[in-house]
Amino acid sequence: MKSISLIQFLIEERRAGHVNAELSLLIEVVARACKRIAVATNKGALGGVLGEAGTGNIQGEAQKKLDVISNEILLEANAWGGQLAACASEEMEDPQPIPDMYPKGHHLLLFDPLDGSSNIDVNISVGTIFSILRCPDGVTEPKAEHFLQPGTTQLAAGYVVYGPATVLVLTFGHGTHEFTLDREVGSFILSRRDIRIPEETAEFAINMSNQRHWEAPMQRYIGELLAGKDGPRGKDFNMRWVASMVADVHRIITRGGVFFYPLDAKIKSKGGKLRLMYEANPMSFIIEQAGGAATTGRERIMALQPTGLHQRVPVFLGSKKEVEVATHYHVEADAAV
Ligand code: FBP
Repeated sequence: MKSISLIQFLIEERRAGHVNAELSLLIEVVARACKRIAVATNKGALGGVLGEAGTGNIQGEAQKKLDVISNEILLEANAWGGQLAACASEEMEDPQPIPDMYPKGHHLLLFDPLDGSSNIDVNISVGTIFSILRCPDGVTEPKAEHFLQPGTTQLAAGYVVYGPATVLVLTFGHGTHEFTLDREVGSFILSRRDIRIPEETAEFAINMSNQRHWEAPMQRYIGELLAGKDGPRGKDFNMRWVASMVADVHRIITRGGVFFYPLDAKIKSKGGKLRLMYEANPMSFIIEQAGGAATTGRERIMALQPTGLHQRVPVFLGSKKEVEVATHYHVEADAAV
């Protein structure tokens, strides 16, 4: 297969009318910033980038040095590009305006600069997740409320996994595509076009240590998977949990599967563990464009009207059949109350 670089792919998609010039330039700027984050993560202990930063983020979590480094790389790279009106980071309380000395654009960028940070120091895959929205017309100083748009209004979404290979997975509403970083050339090269996730799967991902805190429908659903071929589902299921959402989702994008971070008694007051704007919405767009499904266990994630920049939600995503079964058990249980 002739190698197609990300830039070439975006030019072809522009000619096809699938993406406009400003949006494709913004995607290139984000991808370039992620190449710099890949270099930093690859250095590990030799780069002095492991361990705690000694600071906390808006979520009240201790920040890792690489959380802060990745956040700064993305902010700096996107400040001068000219495609953005403002950006928002999982690591920062408020949106970041574009410095007055730089031209402003028509887009809003949201990002989780380093997802899976609990895995950084143990050399397990981590990643960057991003989502791009249109800045409402006439808004020159975007505030948090201007970012609170349903996932269905996303213009583009993507993630980069910093693993054995550095891989970018991207959608702008015309399928989901994968690019692998060619370190020699320094370019992302198209490695899979128009990815389709199998509707059926025998592989699930969930943090089983939270089982005792789950709601009854989740207990029932996972109980049936664990019962295997002798149980009501009549087949055996295997389990995986990397505890880096990007890595767990990339496995699903690669070979199918289903991922859950359900509501449980421990996190009920927060509404969930994962963030709607930085994690759930972009991953839902990518998964749906690859033929999968994504719900909160009760409703389609991308149809939610966001109420806060750092809002958390339950996440069920992946192979359509299993997301539908697990969601049905929750809706059915609610209806029986
Ligand atoms: P951050 O690292 O961005 O805070 O993301 C949260 C996360 O690490 C997800 O990547 C992952 O799916 C989940 O939390 C792991 O949760 P747990 O530690 O409960 O297994």
